[in-house]
Amino acid sequence: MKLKFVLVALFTVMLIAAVVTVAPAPAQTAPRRIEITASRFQFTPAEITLKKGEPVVIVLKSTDVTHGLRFKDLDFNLKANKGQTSELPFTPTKTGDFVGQCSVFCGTGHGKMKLTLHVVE
Ligand SMILES: [Cu+2]
Repeated sequence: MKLKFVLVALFTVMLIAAVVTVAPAPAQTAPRRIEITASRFQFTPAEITLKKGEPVVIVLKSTDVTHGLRFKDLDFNLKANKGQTSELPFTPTKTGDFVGQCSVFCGTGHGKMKLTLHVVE
């Protein structure tokens, strides 16, 4: 009777130890952060290159008024409020050159505020 108890106790301890020891799934490497600064009337950098299928986080920082970055062809639109930073995960699914535009009217040069995105294989 006592032996049985000891065995059960031992088994329980081993089970707990096993559960505790199992390493958590290896942390996935965090997606690359692509930092873009928006100010009247330009994006810096004005050109970025991404790899098709590689998840990234687009980080848009506004240094003055509210701006947005929109790629019509890619269903992507990210707005950064005045003086603030916002971010959006993005994984390009097709290769090519895409022109993004400021999506929030920000003044006389708004129409010229563009960013070229190259998506490569
Ligand atoms: Cu604008």
